[in-house]
Amino acid sequence: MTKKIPPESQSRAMELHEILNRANYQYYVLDAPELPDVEYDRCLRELQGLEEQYPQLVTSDSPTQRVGAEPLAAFTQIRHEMPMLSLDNAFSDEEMEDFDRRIRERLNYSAPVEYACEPKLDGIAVSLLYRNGLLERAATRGDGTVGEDITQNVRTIYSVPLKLLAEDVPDVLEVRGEIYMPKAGFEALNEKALATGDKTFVNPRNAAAGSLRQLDPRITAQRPLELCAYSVGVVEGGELPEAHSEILQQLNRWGFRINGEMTVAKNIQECIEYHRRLGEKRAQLPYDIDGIVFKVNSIPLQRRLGFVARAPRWATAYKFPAQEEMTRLLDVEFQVGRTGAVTPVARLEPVFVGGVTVSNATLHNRDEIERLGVKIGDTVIVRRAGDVIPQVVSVVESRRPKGARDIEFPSHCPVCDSPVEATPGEAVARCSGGLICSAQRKQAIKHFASRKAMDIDGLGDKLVEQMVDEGLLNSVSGLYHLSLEPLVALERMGEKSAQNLLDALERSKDTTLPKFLYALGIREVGEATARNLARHFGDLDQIMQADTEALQQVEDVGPIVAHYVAEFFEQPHNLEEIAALQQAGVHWAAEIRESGSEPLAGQTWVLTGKLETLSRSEAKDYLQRLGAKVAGSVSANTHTVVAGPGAGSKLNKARDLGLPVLDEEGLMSMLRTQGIEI
Ligand code: 9MJ
Repeated sequence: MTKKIPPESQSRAMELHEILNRANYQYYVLDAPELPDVEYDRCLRELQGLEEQYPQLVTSDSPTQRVGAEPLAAFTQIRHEMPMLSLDNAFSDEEMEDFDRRIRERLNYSAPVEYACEPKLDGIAVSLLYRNGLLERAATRGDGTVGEDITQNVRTIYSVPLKLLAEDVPDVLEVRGEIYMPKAGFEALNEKALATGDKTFVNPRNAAAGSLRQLDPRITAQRPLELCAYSVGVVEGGELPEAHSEILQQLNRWGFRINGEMTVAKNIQECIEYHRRLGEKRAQLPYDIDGIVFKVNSIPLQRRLGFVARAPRWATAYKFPAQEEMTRLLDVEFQVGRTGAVTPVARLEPVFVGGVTVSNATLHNRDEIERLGVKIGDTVIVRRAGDVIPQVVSVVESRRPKGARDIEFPSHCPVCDSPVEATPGEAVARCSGGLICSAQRKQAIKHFASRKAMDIDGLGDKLVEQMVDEGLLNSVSGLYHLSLEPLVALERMGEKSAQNLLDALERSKDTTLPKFLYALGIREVGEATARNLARHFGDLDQIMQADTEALQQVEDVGPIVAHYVAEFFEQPHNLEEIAALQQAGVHWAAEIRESGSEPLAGQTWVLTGKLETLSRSEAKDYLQRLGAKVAGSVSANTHTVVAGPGAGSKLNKARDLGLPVLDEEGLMSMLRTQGIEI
């Protein structure tokens, strides 16, 4: 016998449904959470408690039902009542103009046609069926006619409403959309897989597909999937607006995430412009897109246009250049970096991918080669997304030629022939030649000259290589002994650029201790560590004399970094270089040592949104000068958040946590009070 539910428990359970569903909607659909996490957890636990006591309260739309049901033996097939269409493609502005011309001819229109524009998400197309507002069934697109029942998996996705949010919903509503994995979630998932030795995914789309194809919904529940709605299928017992863009707004009110980049273009030229703009933004979007979908916005016009074969006449997908392509691995060469790291680089048959021709890609290290199981001669898939260096993501094993060769890792440095050493616990192997190795020397000089280090204008990578190769330059201190004549004698170097370089070198002598420390290229000493070291010790001599114990007193310096720093200053040739640099005139002003003069010491600040008067790096610099740490994400440890226009989830989180929030004006006034002149 089940216990009878007291009316107050029944109504409290319904109230908790309402609170939790609304909180999910605000968090996962609107990106604007209101309820603090702790309160959400309290409500969820209370509902779970009630459901344990009265199991009859567990309904299919209960917010507790997102954790994943029992595994299935197999997916069942589902026939779509209304076929799920595919889209025609366009690949150029001309093809877009043709698309528009065909539409206007068919409609007998001379006036422009309005189009809804939406990014084409690269995920898995799905159909979600709601009956009386409750999610009844979810299916993959499959071949457009028959798909697979993935209801139990889809229920675990928080941006899929289990129950529609308003009362005015049609009796039957089929919502169509794309399930995808945001880039950040994909990267985190792969990082976890690497750490645990599990299989990694090639790209976010495969990860989304693999996650949905799980027979065990509890696994899907662990995966960072999202749903974006983009159209409707079957509608019975209800009315929808007569414009596609308004249907999407209605879906949003019913609880679905829609794409925030969606807009309406007045004519085809605006569509082409939108495609160009989103193409520039593509790499910065938090999800992968492979093009833009343009749909005639008027539903009556869509009806008049109808379909050809399996695609609507009223829509097209204007594709971006593919981010993945197939090519052949011709050879593998090994490059030596600043710290001696020996990196395998794939030489590829040139291939057009991500908008450029790619002939090299990184293979990272020996572990990566093993993980990929790649051999020379293999057909591989290369990915180039945005400005990221091209990667070999997988091997097409079925195309492996007979003569495919194993990749042999060198035992000696390809540049200086010193032994290559593997460090236990590290994936990278290193050339042990140090500054004997011209490859390491070149990289060390490039790093020394770089903008965040000594900032030597006009000293590019090519020039450094040329000077080292021609014997003009052997070390960083050698830079300050360069003279006009041999420089002018270099290929492609005129007198004017040679003089400019000498002037830039002269200017670079006036630096700061943090920049100088960073420029030395000590392993694991990035800008922030260099700054902390300078601030803690106040001058270079103190740092050079510090033992590992003293070094570990510095913020963010642990035993490994302390070891590298101490080791660096134990090497006679490094000490000679530093002396030579100072002799040549490199100097810096004394640092203000960490003391009571740092009013924000121990505080962590976060900058978000747009700053209008200060640049973000200026603001960061000022805060750091006052002793604050500047972090990228908001947590309970954050002291203050500075929010400019356009601030989003970080600001919301700050509010949830009840943190102090300043606008730019407030920041500037605080800085002025602390004696910073702006
Ligand atoms: C994607 N993948 O983002 C459609 N799509 O419309 C959008 N796909 C589509 N619309 C009709 N935004 C068929 C497919």
